[in-house]
Amino acid sequence: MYIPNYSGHFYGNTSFGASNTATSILNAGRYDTAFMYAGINKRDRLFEIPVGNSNGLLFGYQNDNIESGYFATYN
Ligand SMILES: [Ca+2]
Repeated sequence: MYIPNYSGHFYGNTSFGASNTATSILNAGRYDTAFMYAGINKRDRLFEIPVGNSNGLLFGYQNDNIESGYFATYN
């Protein structure tokens, strides 16, 4: 799974856009580490998050800055 541009994506069952708005994250996948980026198309990596892990409060440069994301399979 990869999302090269969060623009046009919305949080589940809302009309709230996903680009540059995340303040927390959960990797609910089954196998792969996920990589989050500040820009579209994997530009400017912010952090990685192993499967099953979460961060309830992104801070600083990570907060409200994610624009693309990839699981390790596609990284
Ligand atoms: Ca950004």
